[in-house]
Amino acid sequence: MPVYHRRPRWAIAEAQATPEDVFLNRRSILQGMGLAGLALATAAATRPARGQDGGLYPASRNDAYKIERDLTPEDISSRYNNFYEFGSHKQIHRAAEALVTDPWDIEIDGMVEEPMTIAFDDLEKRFPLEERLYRHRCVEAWSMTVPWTGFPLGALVDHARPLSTARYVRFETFNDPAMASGQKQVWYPWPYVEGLTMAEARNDLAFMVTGVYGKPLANQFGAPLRLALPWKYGFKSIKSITRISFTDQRPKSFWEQIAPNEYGFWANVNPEVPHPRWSQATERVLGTNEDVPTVIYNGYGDEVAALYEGLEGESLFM
Ligand SMILES: Nc1nc2c(c(=O)[nH]1)N[C@H]1C(S)=C(S)[C@@H](COP(=O)(O)O)O[C@H]1N2
Ligand SMILES: [Mo]
Repeated sequence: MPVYHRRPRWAIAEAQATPEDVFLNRRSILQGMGLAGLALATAAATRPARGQDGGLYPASRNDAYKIERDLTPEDISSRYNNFYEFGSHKQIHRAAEALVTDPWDIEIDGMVEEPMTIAFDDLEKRFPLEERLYRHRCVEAWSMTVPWTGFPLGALVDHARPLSTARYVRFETFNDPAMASGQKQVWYPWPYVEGLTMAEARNDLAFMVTGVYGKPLANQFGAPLRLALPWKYGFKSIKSITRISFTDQRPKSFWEQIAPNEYGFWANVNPEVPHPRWSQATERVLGTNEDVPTVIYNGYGDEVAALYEGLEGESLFM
């Protein structure tokens, strides 16, 4: 099989990156469409993925997570997504309409006192929802700032009652090629998998996301349930989670399986550690296209740096 099929989109040289060009042109296209077009585009972006949300959205904002950066406009962030299950380019929002999120069950298994299956609807009501403004830094050197709605992953970990011998949490996305056209690309190691240490999972910043922009998650953002890990490169923030397993084995993530020399387990943001094929020193801000300096741990060092004390021998930044 051709090597380029095994490469992520960002493996392609900057000059050939057509989705990028599409993105850069999008704003002028929208302007050309006029107000009616804009309204339509926004309506599609904001269409709640699920039927009733029981008045859970918008949730009240937790002001501990305010940041100075401007929020990325929804019509930008909902039209520029990485979700390889629906295609290995950024314009997957239409294809992602095929994602069926109702009903949606999440399996919790592995090293737990008792395995369980939770319906998403029950999960969403069990934990108090709050809104947090988070930075998001993709390994491809673009970034956005979004208002996620959800609850701390730590609350779900407690609910799952892991055994004291569990060392990692492993997350898995659905695998359904009939629904998700990208999963017909059999050279990818589906399903998408990600992992955290127990300490990372219990860190207060690790957030289980059920909504964004004050509404239930639109499909392209990873409905109905995804992670947000703002101090790590974006690929760690797995979408459309169907299974959460506790284990004593370090999970091998989707991208680590594809290119272990480029994508590792830790993937903490660090401007001083370049990707093997490009610099991570700056990032392009979605919406303004301004290049700004990237910050260690994406600006969350006070909250997370202690997690990595004593692990200096590991590849913490890839
Ligand atoms: N299941 C799944 N989760 C995923 C991805 C994916 O392709 N599939 N892409 C990751 C990457 S590389 C990034 S940058 C973010 C993008 O999230 P966004 O589209 O909401 O901006 O999702 C992450 N989670
Ligand atoms: Mo990413």
